[in-house]
Amino acid sequence: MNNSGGQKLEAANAFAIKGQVKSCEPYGSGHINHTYLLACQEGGQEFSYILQQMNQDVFKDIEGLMRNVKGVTSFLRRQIIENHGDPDRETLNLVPTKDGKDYYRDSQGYYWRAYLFISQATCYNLVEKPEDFYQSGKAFGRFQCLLADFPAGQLAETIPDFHNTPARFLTFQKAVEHDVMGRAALVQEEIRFIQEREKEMGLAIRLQKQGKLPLRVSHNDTKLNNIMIDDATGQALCIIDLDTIMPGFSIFDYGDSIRFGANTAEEDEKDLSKVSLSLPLFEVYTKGFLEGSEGRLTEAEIEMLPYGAKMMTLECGMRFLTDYLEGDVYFHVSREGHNLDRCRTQLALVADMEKKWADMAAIVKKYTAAP
Ligand code: ADP
Ligand code: GN1
Ligand code: MG
Repeated sequence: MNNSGGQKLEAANAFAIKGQVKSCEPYGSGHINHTYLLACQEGGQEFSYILQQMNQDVFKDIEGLMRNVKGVTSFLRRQIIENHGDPDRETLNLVPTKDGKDYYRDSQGYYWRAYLFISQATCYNLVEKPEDFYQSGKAFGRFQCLLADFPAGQLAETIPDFHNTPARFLTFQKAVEHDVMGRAALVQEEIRFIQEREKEMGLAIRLQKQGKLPLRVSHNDTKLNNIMIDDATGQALCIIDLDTIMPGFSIFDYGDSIRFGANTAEEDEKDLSKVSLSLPLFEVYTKGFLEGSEGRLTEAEIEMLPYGAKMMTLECGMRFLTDYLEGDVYFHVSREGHNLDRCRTQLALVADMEKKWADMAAIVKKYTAAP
């Protein structure tokens, strides 16, 4: 998946960018795609773009994925214009190739896309101000509303069973059994922690089958660094990383945000004493999410929000451990044991949520009680 300078430049020049390429450097801290900041210049003016080589090991149907991105961003663009917003900053905007396509396949068969670069806005890896987290809750809640009328049937399932936690558990069990790297003996405690919670994993899917939990168009990867906060206004500006938009559960969109943003430590912190669920952050996000969703969530969905938070954290810990056992083949890693460190923060966070369960439920209730 690594690119020689030549491939990046071949890709950059395939898009209808303005000016001459000045630089194209790795950018951001995503775990999946290869992202570059592409800087161009023409007559003293600078133009910036995000150039991404899409991860085709993870996404098997790039054409379907790009149809989803195009469909959703065009839909959002129309709504932003109707609301007198700034459509170049409040949604991602694909830059077409010189021959009018949404993506480019390079001479080695790799797939690329380009977006307008959104400047003067930041993606945070840790909540610096509670207000930012509140803003992100509001934006993801609103995102549910904005997409409520999107024709979900048009969406490709870019990663089948993405948040099917019981299916993820089966994959995890196989990784433990095959133990291809000989690492399972080192992580017995973590394996047991996950196995002890197997029974809880199927609840959302069971409730959906019983008609008690609606399937919605959801983002499915709502961590804090997938939302851009406007540097000038401090408001959530744009939701990014639309690769996993598919039918899913609102409680998992909510839960993935809590997993990442209400953790008092970063996702890959080695010192587990720093990991805990911040109840004040849990509270501001809950308030924002419920306000943003403007009464569209059902009672069952609201009641299940703490479960969504716990399940996304447990599932993510299980995915990191699966990848550690399989030899770090899915998530980008930048040090030895990186996936294991990530797994441990997630499991420590699950344990802390279990201790704070009653408080979590009380907070959700507080923001849903009739005024
Ligand atoms: P991944 O799937 O690997 O997480 P993302 O699409 O989230 O990839 O992009 C990685 C990072 O690149 C983001 O966290 C953000 O910092 C930056 N980024 C992505 N798109 C844009 C954009 N249009 N403008 C500015 N920064 C962006
Ligand atoms: C990946 O793409 P990125 O870095 O925003 C992953 C998420 C995980 C997350 C953990 C497509 O998100 O599901 O929750 O890492 N995305 C995919 O940080 O697998
Ligand atoms: Mg991302």
